[in-house]
This record gives sequence, C-alpha cells and structure tokens, in this order.
Amino acid sequence: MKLNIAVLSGDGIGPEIMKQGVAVLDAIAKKYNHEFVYHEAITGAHAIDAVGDPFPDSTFKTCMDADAVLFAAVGDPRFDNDPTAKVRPEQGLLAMRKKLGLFANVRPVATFDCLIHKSPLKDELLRGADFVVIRELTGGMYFGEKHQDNDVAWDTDIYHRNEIERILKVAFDFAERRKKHLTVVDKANVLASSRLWRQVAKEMESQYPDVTTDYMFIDNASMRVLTEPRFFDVIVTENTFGDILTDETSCITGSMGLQPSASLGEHTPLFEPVHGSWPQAAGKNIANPLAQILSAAMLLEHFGLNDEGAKIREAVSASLDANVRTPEIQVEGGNHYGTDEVGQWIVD
Ligand code: GGG
Repeated sequence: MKLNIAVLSGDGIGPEIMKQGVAVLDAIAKKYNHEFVYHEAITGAHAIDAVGDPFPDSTFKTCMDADAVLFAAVGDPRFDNDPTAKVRPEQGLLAMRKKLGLFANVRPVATFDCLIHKSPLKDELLRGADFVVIRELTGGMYFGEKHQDNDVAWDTDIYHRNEIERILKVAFDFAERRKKHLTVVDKANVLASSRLWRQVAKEMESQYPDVTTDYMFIDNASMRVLTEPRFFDVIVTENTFGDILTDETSCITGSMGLQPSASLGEHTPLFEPVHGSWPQAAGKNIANPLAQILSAAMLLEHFGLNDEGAKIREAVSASLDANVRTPEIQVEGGNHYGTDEVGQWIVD
C-alpha cells in the first residue's frame, strides 16, 4: 500500500519522538513491502517563529493532500508565561482540528501487565482494565466565544445538537464493536450543555438496543476511572472533560508517554500522542517515544493494516517486558534507555 503521510513534529520533545515514530513506520514499510511517503510541515511555536502563524496555510494544504497526519505535540513556555501573547502554539492544534473537521478523538486506555506496579493504584483494581475514551474535539469551551480584559474573562461552553449527535454516533458504534457498554460523562446537574448531551443520548439509545448505556457526572467518573477502571468499556464526553480525564488515565497505563490517539472526522485523519510537548525534556533524549509509535500503529490500523499494527504493539510490549524503558518507567535500581535506544530496539 502507498500512503502519503503529513509529518508534523511540532515543539519540545516532538521532533525526537517523531523521529522514532517514522523509523518504526519505515521498518514496517520494508518488512511488509509498503511505500510510506512523508511530507513534513511546520506547526506550533516554531511555525509562529518562522511565519507568525501556528498552523499556516501551507501546513493545512500538506495535511489536506495527505492520506493521514502523524503529529507529535505543540507548546512552548515562552507563550505560557506571557499572558499578553496574541498568538499561542496551542492555537495551531485547535486550528488543525477545526479545519480538518476532526471532531472525534479516540483515546484507548489499557494496562501493560509489567507496568502495573508503576501505578499509584492497586494492582487488583487495574489488571485487565481496557477502555476507550471518545473525546469530542471541535466544540465546547475550547471553541466557544471568549473574552478577556483586566477585570473579567469568560469562555462559552456551547454545543449544537448536530455536534452531539455525530460524536455520540461514533461512540455508540464503538461500543457495538466492543463490549457493548457506553458511559456518557457529563455535568448535567449543573450545565445546560450537558443536559442537551444527555437528552440527545437518551433519544439515540433505542437505535442501539444491544448497547447498555449509562450516565455519569464528570466528578464521579474522575473517581471511578481510578477506583474501578474495569467498569468502563467506551466513555464519551465533551472536549474539556475528555482532555482532563485522559491525562488522569495515565495513572492506569503507568505513563503519559504510553497513550496514543486518533482524531477522526471530515477530512484527513490525524494520529498523535495524548501528551504535550514537555519542553523541559527537549533535547535530553529522555522522552518516551511509545505514545508516538503506538499512534503510528493506530494510523496503520485505520487503513486496515492490522497485522502491521499488531506487529508494532507486540514490539512495544516486548520492549517493556525486556526493561528497555525511558526514565519515567525504568525498573527500580535498573538502567534506563534513551528515546532513540527505545525506538531502535522496536525497529530491530
Ligand atoms: N499531542 C497533543 C498536544 O500537543 N497537546 C498539547 C495541548 O495543548 N493539548 C491540549 C489539548 O489536547 O486539547
């Protein structure tokens, strides 16, 4: 198969982990006789530095022309520490999602047996936890009207029925293909937008008679994913809740560096780690490349290359079992490996 892949490395640790993601794709191409053609484009802080725009038109075109986007991360403390900054790297991320119509962010959460002890949670609660969070990605507070002056600031949490219906359809379809259990996470006791989510979900339930649907407030869900993770199969939630909840789930996997994602919607699908750009680690060869590599596996699986995806997953699990691990998950008292060494081990 020939795939044109737009490669957006972004900021911080982005280029280092992307290098390993591409190396693994190259190894797969060689082994299975595929042709992957990479088209690099700029985004985030270094696109602001280069052209004053975190998601320039040239990058948008590269993404639109490609079959898939492999993205790493954006973010730079220069902008976080400047409340007056007119443009920020994260705006590149939002523009990318909005312009490509990527409304469904699929974030799988599953334990690796050999890392269970790394979690602050109890072993017997975690073993076998395996669920997917479907995060709505182009609505809610992230995109609602905003205002900020010296005395007052607001963000508007807005959702239209059609936005809710299309993300719920993705979630119900996922649940049908999995263990047929959907949990709709909201804050319907307080937020009007959540009440509309709940209303629409209840209306749609009858179209999915095989799926058991339940409803949970975000505060309760935040606790239950940690105390009872095996309860969940598919979680669907709005943009901001989904962002927060899936950082929390790194306590289940053992590291933020292990969580890949796929963003799907109207145009080119995009695959990226859940984590951000970790600027403090940039250039130190300590970032975990596995979320990027697993995002590449999700990319291949999206195109039906399931054996290839499985081969990557097998190598990732084997690397962890062999203790070839970056510092945040290294074996106590043992050595840790660099970003490039982990990537090379998986390639080999
Ligand atoms: N790879 C994801 C990334 O770059 N995250 C940085 C960030 O600002 N994330 C906010 C979000 O995902 O909504």
